[in-house]
Amino acid sequence: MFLGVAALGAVGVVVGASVQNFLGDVFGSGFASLLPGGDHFRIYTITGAYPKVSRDRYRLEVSGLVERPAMLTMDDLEAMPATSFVKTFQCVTGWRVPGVHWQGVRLSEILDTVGVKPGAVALSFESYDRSDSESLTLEQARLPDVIVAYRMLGGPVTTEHGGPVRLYVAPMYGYKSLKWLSAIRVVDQVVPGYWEQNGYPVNGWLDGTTGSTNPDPGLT
Ligand SMILES: Nc1nc2c(c(=O)[nH]1)N[C@H]1C(S)=C(S)[C@@H](COP(=O)(O)O)O[C@H]1N2
Ligand SMILES: [Mo]
Repeated sequence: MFLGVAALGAVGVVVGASVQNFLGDVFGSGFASLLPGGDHFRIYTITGAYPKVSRDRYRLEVSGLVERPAMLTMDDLEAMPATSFVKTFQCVTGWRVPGVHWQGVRLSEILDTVGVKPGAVALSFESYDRSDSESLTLEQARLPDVIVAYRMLGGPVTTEHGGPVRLYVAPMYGYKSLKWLSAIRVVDQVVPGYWEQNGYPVNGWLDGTTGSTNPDPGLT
């Protein structure tokens, strides 16, 4: 089944979910699914495809209101200070996966590397799938558990999970964690992304959090 982006309204998201649950069952989700009571990831893709970008060819473009626009390679990202933590991943539709290990570079680290110009207010994110998009305010982007992730579930981020590099916005619902991250643009206003245009809140704070970080409370 393939649904074009234009065809994917709110109904498309629901129809897609059953396919995605099936794909999640096929691909499995790694260690988290083996934990007692642990749920497992559903693999989501709004295009029906999984963009394949090799480690060698991967580039993360950082542009817009920055002093030093950059095309970051995997080596560049891995040379930057790494951060890692264990958090509960939660989709707004109700499924969640506790105890997920993540590793990557803080978005704040990348912003400091390129230098944010005055007048910058928000970030826009683009995907190699050419369809998904996301946004964060600068303030949200600088939270310590908002990262550009290259490891997940104890290994490199797999293609179906958005590898080689995806966003992980720990304090917010899963739709903010854009997969197959291709570009970060520093901009002067918040531009709502794909899921927001389909009805999800622009500020996707997890229930029970104060709008700061994900304390990994278990989210019972
Ligand atoms: N490019 C892209 N990123 C995406 C999505 C998507 O469909 N395409 N789905 C989002 C949603 S709604 C969720 S819950 C998570 C799911 O991550 P997973 O596919 O690794 O389980 O990815 C988010 N990032
Ligand atoms: Mo989601």
